[in-house]
Amino acid sequence: MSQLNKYKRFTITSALPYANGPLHIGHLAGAYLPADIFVRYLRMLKKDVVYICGSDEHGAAITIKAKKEGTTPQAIIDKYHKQIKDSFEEFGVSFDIYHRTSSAIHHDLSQEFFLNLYEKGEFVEKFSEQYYDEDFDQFLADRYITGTCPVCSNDRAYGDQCENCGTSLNPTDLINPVSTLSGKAPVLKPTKHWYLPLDKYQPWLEKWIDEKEGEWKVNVFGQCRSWLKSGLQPRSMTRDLDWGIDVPLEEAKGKKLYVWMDAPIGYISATKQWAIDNQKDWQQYWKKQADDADDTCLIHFIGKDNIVFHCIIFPAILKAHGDYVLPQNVPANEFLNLEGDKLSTSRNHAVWLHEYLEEFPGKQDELRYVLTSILPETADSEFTWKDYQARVNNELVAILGNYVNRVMILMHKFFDGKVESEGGNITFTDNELNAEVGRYYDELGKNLESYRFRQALQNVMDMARLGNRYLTEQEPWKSIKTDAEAAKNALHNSLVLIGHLATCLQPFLPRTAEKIFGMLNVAPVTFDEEITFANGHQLNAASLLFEKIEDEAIEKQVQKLADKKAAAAAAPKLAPVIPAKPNISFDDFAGMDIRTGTILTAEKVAKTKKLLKLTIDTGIDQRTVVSGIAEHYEPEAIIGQQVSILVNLEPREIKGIMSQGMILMAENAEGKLCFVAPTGDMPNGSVIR
Ligand code: B3M
Ligand code: ZN
Repeated sequence: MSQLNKYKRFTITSALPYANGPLHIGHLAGAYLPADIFVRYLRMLKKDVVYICGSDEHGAAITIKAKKEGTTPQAIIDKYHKQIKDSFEEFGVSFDIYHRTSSAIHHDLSQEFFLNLYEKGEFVEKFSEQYYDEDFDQFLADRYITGTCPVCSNDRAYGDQCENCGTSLNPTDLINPVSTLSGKAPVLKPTKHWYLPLDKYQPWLEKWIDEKEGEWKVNVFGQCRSWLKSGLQPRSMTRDLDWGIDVPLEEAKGKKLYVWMDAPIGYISATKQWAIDNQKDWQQYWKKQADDADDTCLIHFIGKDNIVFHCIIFPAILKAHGDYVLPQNVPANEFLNLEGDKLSTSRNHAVWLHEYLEEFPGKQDELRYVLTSILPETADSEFTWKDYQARVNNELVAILGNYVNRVMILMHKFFDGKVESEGGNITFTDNELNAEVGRYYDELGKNLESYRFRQALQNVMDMARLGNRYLTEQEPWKSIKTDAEAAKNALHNSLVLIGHLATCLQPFLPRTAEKIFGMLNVAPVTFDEEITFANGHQLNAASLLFEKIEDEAIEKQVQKLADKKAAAAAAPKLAPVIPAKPNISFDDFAGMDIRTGTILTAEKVAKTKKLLKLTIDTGIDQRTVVSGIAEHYEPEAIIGQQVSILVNLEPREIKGIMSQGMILMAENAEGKLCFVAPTGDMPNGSVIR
């Protein structure tokens, strides 16, 4: 068939979901369902295809989630990798492998890529000022900084991207940046990183992308052009993070690869693993095979927020490496909304796949059908439970299910479910029917190959509509009384049509197709095969393909979303907590001499903003302590305040004053301070331990 025929094999990828939360219907509609339909179609054309996915287990998405759940990044990825993998499997996304980027094979390959580029001198090494959280003693990578987007004023933009307007950002572009660790404004500090000079690749990228005009979706092509137009900047491929793949350089100890460097390489490492498991040659699926440059077709299915990474950065990395094929197409989808609002993990405004599978057991195809019907292919679209109900009841039940059921019931009623045809295998005897079905096949192929899955599904449904119309016109339930041959003929034509319907349904509704093949008592066929109903062929019993969705079930779902929304709005914002320090020995602790004391005098230290000079009655003596609390307390207000003081801290000169000891303060993650003092009546000099 057309375009696809020039390729010997296909490498199809779906975006690797971050293993930091469960899947929802927005994910499915973005990168998984369209890819799965496409892959199933390719397999039906008997193409050599590998369908790759896996969990993206690095980056701040993971560490931030770990912090939120009060656990380790490893625990997070183990939990969500399993959950995501299981839901995909039960839903029926037909990956050839669902891998993970925490695997050794992936770490090795990512480091190999980095070193390959490094040794060729592809990186530019730069010291730059990067945001640093002083409380947490750490540099803040992309997602650890939020602030106001300079383009659209969204005040929740991230250091690498504004999810509201899609602009790709650098942390220093943000207005009023805030560290997500301490909630405070970060400071700038110099650090060394390895940059991919995207500016150097700009002319090459422009040429390559220009060739895609008309072939790539307008939204994808348009986004690429606008990035190129604004001029590409070097992008750092390393990060100051403590979770991820080590930068394989001695001088980069403690630094990790940028998650968007390693994640797309995950497609390749997953293919490697699949090849090992299946005795294949992974290189055939990724590298140019000698003279014939066009023999491997690489296609990335993604959501629109990932376009720049798949159309600009990853191709530049592949190009820099040299041996690899480039994506033939990147059919990115727009976003799916839910009940008039953006899908949101943090606000729990989502239909979670694992919950759907539990609450609607056996109804995978119903969800596939509804989502395929509303895929955000060219613009954002919307899922509502009412629409779900309407499509299932008015289309799946009333058109598709009803048609198949009517024919099956009549075949059993009039002919005991037996095909009787002295002339051999039955085929279409109605030319019009034959021609029209042929047209639907053509349309279907064209639409699938142009990533118009909504339209393609309509082609199949139109085939079912045609069947219903034909049956209504023929009225075999009437003709059976006057002209049994005519009734038989009409039902045989209908059986052939149902065979085609089942064939074409396979990429979209695989379970339904299987059920129909089962009722017809035939083996599944591909696009270039035809089902044969020979003389004497016995059909199996009819069973309903779909059942009506009752109002109750829908109301329950709508209520559930409303409850979640209310709960999210009412939930107190969890205060961030400063993480625990490493353990110390008891002796370390016992070595500290902490006493109760009272502030006798307090005054500002000249020419400083933060410091107060205090005199403390420690019970042992009266001494001077310099304390950094001037921004929190007026000196006059704290005279007589009881405090805890570490008395055996080595004396230190601060601004020319000898400070003897340290006042203990409680401090929250936002930097609010308060004194720590005994709650009962305790004389100065009491020991705290
Ligand atoms: N995990 C981002 C996302 O889920 C990222 C995709 C990686 S694809 C290589 O939006
Ligand atoms: Zn913005």
